[in-house]
Amino acid sequence: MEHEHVRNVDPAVADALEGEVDRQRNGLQMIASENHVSEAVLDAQGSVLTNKYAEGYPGSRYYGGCEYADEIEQLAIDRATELFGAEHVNVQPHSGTQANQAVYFAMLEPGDKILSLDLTHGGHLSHGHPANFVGQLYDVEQYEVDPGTGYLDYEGLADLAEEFEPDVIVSGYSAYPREIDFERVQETADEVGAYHLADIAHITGLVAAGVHESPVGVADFVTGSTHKTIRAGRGGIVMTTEEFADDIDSAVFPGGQGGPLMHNVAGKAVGFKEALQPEFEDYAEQTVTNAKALGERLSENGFSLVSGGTDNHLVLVDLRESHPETSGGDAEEALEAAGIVLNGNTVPGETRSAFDPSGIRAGTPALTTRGFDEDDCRRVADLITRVVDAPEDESVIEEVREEVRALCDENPLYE
Ligand code: DSN
Repeated sequence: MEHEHVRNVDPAVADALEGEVDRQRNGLQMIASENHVSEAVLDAQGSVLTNKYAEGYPGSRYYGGCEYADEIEQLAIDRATELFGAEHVNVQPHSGTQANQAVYFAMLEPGDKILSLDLTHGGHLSHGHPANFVGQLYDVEQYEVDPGTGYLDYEGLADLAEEFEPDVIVSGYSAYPREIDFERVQETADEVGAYHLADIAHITGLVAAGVHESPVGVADFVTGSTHKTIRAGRGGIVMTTEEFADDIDSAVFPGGQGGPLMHNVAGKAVGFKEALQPEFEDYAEQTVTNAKALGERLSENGFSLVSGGTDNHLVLVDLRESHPETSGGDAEEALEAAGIVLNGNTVPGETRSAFDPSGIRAGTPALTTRGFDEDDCRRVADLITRVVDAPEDESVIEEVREEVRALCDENPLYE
């Protein structure tokens, strides 16, 4: 990756871009929400569509010159429809948060009620955290996972819903390692007369591949990110039924956004085409197999996993018992020095803070993209263990860095 045009104009940015390519190539990218998109997706995202304004929707724009924008957006819509089986798809949200915003804006008035999972139990800022617009505009109540098992407490959610009488119940999470029973949440939503928003940002690829139960056809609204497990162009998506199609389209544009980022929409179209190929199902299955192998080996090595393991692409490690002197932030920093990039993460029953939490979250989508299998992931678990057992030992960090480098060389990226 030469970035030769950038280099001619701006060597400082070219150097940083090359640094980033090297960082991704030579390190283990284990932030559960990240992935490595294909060169085809990169190409589409770096295209001349960045120049184009295309407010409106295919066939009905507020600007001229949209024939190719129309073609590409329609391809993205058709492919997403085929992947997920939704009645209506909007591919314009700039991000998963913007997708959620569109649903709230379409269906709620300020002050209406949202019931969602607490951030420290695996929820997301855009589900109602007080620091986010959602927590400030709406009346938010939050449910939690079962403190004993780390699994979602569907009965607790139903009891809370009966008491709180929400207008929207949000399911779908950012740091929840278990299968989500969307139908069970829908039953509760039906009982209390609430809409159900299933935010599958993290598991969009697993759902598309049939590796995780789909909320499409169950929940009223399904939102997602398009660059995480599904590995398409960066951004968001909203899926709904014909009944709410116009409400959602108006809430995305002009309700919450101006011109769509057509270069990203092109990246979505290309990535969705890739996700329709049979190999994508193998990728999604291997991502889960890898996360299970990673989690099992971490457990064998003495770590405590929230819920005891995983059904999806991520594991959430609670360090408090096994490493009481090491915070998630300490572990994140030491691991990054060794070339293993993940994030410190809050855990259910958090006793530290969001800035220096008690856990770490690790995902396998990006490793799986570069060809890691379960043996590799067990090796990675052993490397994580060595670093977190001795986060201040420079020689351990140096040795692990070498082994990370070897693993990366065995599984090259962006050759
Ligand atoms: N920032 C993403 C994550 O890491 O889960 C969610 O938006």
